[in-house]
Amino acid sequence: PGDEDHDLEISVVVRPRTRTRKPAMYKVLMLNDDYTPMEFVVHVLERFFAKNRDEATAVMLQVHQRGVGVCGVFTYEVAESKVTQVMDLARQNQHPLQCTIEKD
Ligand code: TYC
Repeated sequence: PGDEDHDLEISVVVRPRTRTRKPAMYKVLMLNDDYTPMEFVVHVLERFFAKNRDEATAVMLQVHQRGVGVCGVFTYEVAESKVTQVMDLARQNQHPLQCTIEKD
C-alpha cells in the first residue's frame, strides 16, 4: 500500500567521451608574387605572426625562392583573422600579396 514510485526510477548510463578533442589546426600560407617588396613581407610577418626580424626574413626568403611558406599554424578562426589582416594591409599598400589557409 502507499507510495510505490521508489522502484520506478529509470537509470540512464552515459558512456563518457573517450577523450577531449583537440581543435583542428590550419596553416596560414604566404604566396610569392613578383611585385610585393621583400621588406613589406618581412614587416607583415613581424606584425601579424610574432616573428623576429631573422625569423621573418627566413620565411620571406623561403616564399620568394620556393613559391610558398608557412607563416604559422592556428585554429580556424584565428587563421582566418590573420589572412584578413594581411590581405587588408596589402590592399591598403597596393601590393598583390596573397595568403591562404590550408588544413594542417
Ligand atoms: N618576390 C618578391 C620580390 O622579389 C618578394 C616576395 C616575397 C613577395 C614573399 C611575396 O610572399 C612574398 N620583390
